[in-house]
Amino acid sequence: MGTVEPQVASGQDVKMASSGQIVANAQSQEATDGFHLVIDALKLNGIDTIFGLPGIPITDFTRMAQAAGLRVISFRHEQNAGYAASIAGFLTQKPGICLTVSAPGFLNGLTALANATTNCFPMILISGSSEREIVDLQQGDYEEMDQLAIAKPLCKAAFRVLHAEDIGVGIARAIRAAVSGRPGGVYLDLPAKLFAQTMDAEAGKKSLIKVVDPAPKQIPGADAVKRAVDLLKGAKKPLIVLGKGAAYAQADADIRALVEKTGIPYLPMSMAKGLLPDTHEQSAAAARSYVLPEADVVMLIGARLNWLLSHGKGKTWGGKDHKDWGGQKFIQVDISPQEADSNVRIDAPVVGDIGSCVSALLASIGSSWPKPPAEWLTAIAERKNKNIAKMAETLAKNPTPMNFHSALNVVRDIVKANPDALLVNEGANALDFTRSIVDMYQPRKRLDVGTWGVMGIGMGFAVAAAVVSKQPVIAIEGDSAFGFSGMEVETLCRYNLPVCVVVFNNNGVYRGTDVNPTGGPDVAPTVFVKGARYDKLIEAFGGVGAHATTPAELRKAMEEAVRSRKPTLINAVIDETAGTESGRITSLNPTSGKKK
Ligand SMILES: Cc1ncc(C[n+]2csc(CCOP(=O)(O)OP(=O)(O)O)c2C)c(N)n1
Ligand SMILES: [Mg+2]
Repeated sequence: MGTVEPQVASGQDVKMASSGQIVANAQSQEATDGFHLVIDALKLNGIDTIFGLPGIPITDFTRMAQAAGLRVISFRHEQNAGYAASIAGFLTQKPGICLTVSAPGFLNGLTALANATTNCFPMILISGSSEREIVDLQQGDYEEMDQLAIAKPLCKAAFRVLHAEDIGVGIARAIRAAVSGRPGGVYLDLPAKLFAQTMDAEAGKKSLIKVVDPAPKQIPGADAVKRAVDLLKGAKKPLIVLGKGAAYAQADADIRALVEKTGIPYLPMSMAKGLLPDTHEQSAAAARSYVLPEADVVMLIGARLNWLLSHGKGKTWGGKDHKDWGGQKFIQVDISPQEADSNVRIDAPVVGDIGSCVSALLASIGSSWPKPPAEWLTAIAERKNKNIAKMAETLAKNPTPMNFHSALNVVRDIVKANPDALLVNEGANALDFTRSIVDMYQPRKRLDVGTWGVMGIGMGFAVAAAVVSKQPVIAIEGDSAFGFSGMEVETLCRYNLPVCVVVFNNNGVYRGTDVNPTGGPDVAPTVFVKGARYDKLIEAFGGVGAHATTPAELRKAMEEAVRSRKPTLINAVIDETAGTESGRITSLNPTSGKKK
């Protein structure tokens, strides 16, 4: 975080204290107010960007923040501003700030705050709120709502500041709560009256806190590290799983060194792709369904055993039924001591921040670690090569209309040629196929629907990715997924961001082929207007629209978008019969037990 040294304001009384220090007279002539104290507190802590949407009581705040040199990115809906803030937090390890108005604006931002907490992204939702005494007596104020109470169960911490002199503490507490330990979402409630409060400028300055060491290192115990290394040493079929916590940690070189020095095959979770290039010979991603049930010792690094890893049990892991444990032993490297045993027994928990844990593990394995048994590596390589060859065949086909594979073959090439670009991805089939087909080459380049599989992150993530990284952004969007945040294409154009949105248009949710069983005039619930031209949407705001019906057209449009850095939306027409229900998680749909 940046440093701003406290300075003595000009035009105020200064005297020498008996200690010889210069101290300001307790009553300088200048005054400050709640608006400026919040801005100064954020700047003092290295915050340089606010994602938000203006209105009572924070409109002037957005103006003053911009005037004070903060970048204020205004959105068309708070949820998108919230998603932007959360992913900015993930990318920078600083809390992303989302600013909203009261009640409805706050609620719009709240989904993103809850999503940030679930995904361990550091974020602070700052919402203006209305008169405390009217809210508390439920007398019907403008946008009346007890926001603090509503936010509390959905975030890691929630605070309210009532007095200008407490703003420094309020911001400091919010920052610490967001980034320390397991990062998450924090709510900060700032009532309208607070912004207008004035206080002596010098006293105000002194009340601010520059947070020292906001995310302190947590060093794992030596015994825990030894227990883990001993377990790994005895493994015949070891496997490493890298989660998005490992990506967040920014311990890229050590993580790569640990994987390479041990020679252990690894699986990257979706947002950990690129920590090591997906083309790395130790990647077992193309043999996932073989390595999970076969492995005997699994080391999870910043990956939780939630539904995305089938809770560490069941058929995915070689168990007989969905609750049956496959018999693997687990090492879990995680910042939270409560994570272990959440689903299955963890034989060797290593608790600490990922950077400290990985460096301790590295030191402990030394330089003469024996590679895993050759049979294990050969068996994986065989499956992997077979699956990769099969995929290459599918990708090479050129069906009409274009399908997910032929379109993603293009995206895969474009990402390969532009490894600095960030890839945002949401949808069902549009998500699953992209994740498995498009290789990533650098850490923290793939941003997607995360733990909840939430639709709507697309344009918020794309805006923040471009703003924070200054790199080109490619957003691969299902047509349904895109609709959740589609109006933000205006935001892309307004800030002239180098974002290339590709809408995989298959006329609906999962597919465009469902029919209304009654034969009535309404289309089926999963079907959209057929042949829609999403590209026209961005043209309304001066962006570049393109319509692609073949891989060649898609390639040309994507190459041009990345080269020109102009906000672009490509409507990629995809065979409406090509998708499957819910993509790869069809089995999570409940089916009635009722006999027909
Ligand atoms: C907020 C939210 N609402 C609804 C869903 C359910 N859902 C999952 S994927 C999806 C859309 C899938 O369609 P599309 O984005 O067009 O992808 P496709 O499979 O057609 O490529 C929906 C609505 C969700 N995950 N999140
Ligand atoms: Mg679709």
